[in-house]
Amino acid sequence: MNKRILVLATLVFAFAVAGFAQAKKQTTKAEPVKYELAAIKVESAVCNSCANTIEKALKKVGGVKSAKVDIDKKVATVKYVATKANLSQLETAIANAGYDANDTTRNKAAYDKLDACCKIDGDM
Ligand SMILES: [Cu+2]
Repeated sequence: MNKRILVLATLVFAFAVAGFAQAKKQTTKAEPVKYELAAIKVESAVCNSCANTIEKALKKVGGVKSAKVDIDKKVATVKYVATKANLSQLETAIANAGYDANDTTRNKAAYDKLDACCKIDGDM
């Protein structure tokens, strides 16, 4: 008799815990992700290959959702999770790929490894 009540109580408790866990999960899931949009000047980019290299480098940065380079305007537009990345990280990623990013100067070693067509005149 007592055993049956104990089993029943245990079951009720288990369901309550499961229900609570589920409710907590949904609350976490419902939290909206805040995205930030950055427009970064990439003056030393000259062709589509440059654009690809920069986009690839940006997408490797944690929290980056999308990256697109407009080669005519020489601007990289980046959408990223506000809490996971910041502008200076993005600029550094571009600089480490061999390109100037806003006021961050390109990494010389990375620039030297770029294809000849991606090098701008008046090398530093
Ligand atoms: Cu290029």
